[in-house]
Amino acid sequence: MPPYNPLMENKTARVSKRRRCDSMGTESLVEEIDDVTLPGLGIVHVPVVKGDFNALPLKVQEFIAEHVKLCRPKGIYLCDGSEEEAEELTEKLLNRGTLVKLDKMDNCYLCRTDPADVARVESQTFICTDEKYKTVPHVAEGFKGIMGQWKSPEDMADVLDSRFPGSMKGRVMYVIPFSMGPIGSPLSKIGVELTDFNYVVLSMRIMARVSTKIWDMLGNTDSDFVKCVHSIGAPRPLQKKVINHWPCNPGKIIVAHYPDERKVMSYGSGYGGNSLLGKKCFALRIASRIAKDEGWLAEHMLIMSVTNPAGQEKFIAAAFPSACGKTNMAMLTPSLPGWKVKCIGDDIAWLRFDKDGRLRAINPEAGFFGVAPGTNNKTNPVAMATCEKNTIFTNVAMTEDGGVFWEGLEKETDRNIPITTWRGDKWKVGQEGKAAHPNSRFCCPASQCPIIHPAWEDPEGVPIDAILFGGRRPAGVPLVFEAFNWEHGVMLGASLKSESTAAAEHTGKTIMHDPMAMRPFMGYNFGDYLQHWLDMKQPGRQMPKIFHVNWFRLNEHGDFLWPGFGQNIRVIDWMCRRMDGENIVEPSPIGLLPEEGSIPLQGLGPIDWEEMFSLPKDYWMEDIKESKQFLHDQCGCDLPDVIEQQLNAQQERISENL
Ligand code: OXD
Ligand code: MN
Repeated sequence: MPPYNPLMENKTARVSKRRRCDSMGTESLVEEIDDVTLPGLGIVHVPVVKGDFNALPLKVQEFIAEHVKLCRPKGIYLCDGSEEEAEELTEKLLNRGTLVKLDKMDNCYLCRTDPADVARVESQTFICTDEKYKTVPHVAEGFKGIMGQWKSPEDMADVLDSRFPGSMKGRVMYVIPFSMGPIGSPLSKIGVELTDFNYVVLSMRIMARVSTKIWDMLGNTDSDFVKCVHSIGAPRPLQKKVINHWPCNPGKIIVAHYPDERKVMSYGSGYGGNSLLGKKCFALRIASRIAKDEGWLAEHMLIMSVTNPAGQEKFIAAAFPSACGKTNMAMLTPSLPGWKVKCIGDDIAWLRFDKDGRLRAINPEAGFFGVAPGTNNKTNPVAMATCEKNTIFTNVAMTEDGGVFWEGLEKETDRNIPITTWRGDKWKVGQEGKAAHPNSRFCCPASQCPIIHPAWEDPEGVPIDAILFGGRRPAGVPLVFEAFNWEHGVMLGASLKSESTAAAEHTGKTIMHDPMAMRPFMGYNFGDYLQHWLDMKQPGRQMPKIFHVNWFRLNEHGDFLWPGFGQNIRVIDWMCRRMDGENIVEPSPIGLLPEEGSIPLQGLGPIDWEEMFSLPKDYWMEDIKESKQFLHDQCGCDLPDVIEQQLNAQQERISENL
């Protein structure tokens, strides 16, 4: 028996044709949802401007009707994910000025947002559950928890009640059916997003699989869908001036998640993670809770494969905080001859052990929403090739001939070409200030990545051999080390830290904790999450090795000790040999370090191995003390004993053996 759902009672939904006049007095027939009667909701009349409402599964009709009643759009547009639909919406956005065509490129567009709406807004992102400790751990008194923010459903109801009613007035509500993961894969999940911003429709059809097949899947089974509701909060008539043809309501942004109901409500922002609800909201926050309930993992990880010159392929999943180079690593161009890298995903991995005890991963996304600045033909030629066509750029700068520009492209751009910055100012290479916003993005289909893995859409997922954790650590942390075992690796992930970046609203360069690179994306109690990770280890399962990497260590002059990018293949080579069991390690108090000389350095010029792998005792004494304190403060009694033991053992090793 499906669970009792009051909305399932007494439902009727009919579509009828009505005569309507437009403002010029021209008559036409439009479809209207007629008499959508839901208990306590009354009657709704709204034209269906595209699609067949009656053909939708009833549970979807009810979801739409409930939010039509709440948000009062002027019409309903049922998206089908087709090319024609994309062309129609693109045309509309071009006419309005929200998009600008990039003439030098193939089917590429530029969008400049309201400068007040440029990043994920973590401070306004909440998880709502009846019980607080389902969402957040027992944080120590006097401390602010950073692993997720909780609000009671009652308090959130007040917040939403002052925003959503009438929020889509004068706008069309787009209904987007989508799958996270290949359609039909047992590892995939379905969602439906309602949004009043067609930029979101265009971006969602790149980032997720938007298709009417979803309706059939929902209609034929009792499988459920994640309910995603998004409004930019700019009903017509407008209360304030729209800046850059980017309507939004930055002062009132709220992103609310209901993991128990599998629902997301997002208001006020059109920007990436706040509005493309399949990505961070669904595929990480809601999915991490689904994963906990169902025994798998939803993680902020890239997925890549590497094949050595002997033809042996290995798959790696790697967790790095936002804007730490995940996209660059996922698309790495190996500097060593004979090596091949293939990309499966650059941001999110869903991982599950199969019946043979192999960890398998899918990339739930269908596109890349990559940070543009820093990307160029040296750092990531593959990404450059991937975003040459069918791409929506947001907040990058534009060259006079209709190309794109951002910081990092100076050497590839004619110094004299006039450039328009993301703010619309005239600019030239070499001039002061930044042309692109530091969090400007390219949004392009993964399928056009020249090194996309042939199995990237395999419904079974790819087998994972190793998990990496990493961050920007300018001091103290060696290039690479290996965890002693699974439990030690989970502790290393829990202690992950990194210099802050522009992906969210943080400013300044401080080292921030970002456990498992999931700090902004946790969907439930972080202590339970760590226990869930520990519980993954079970007899009969082949546990992947865990490594910690740091491409960003600086010397005393502030120069990088390691060249990074394509040269990281040398570190991957070492890790692959470890996966094959080669004895090329030296134990240290923090983990297994590479034996001197075991990472191939030929042709690199001078590399200071000693400094790159040095473990300054003061630094590590302080680091472990601080990590312990952090996890105690943040997790309190929810910190698993095994993690506590791992922290103590690490501290003891550092104090006695370093
Ligand atoms: C992203 C992020 O957009 O992590 O991927 O912020
Ligand atoms: Mn990310």
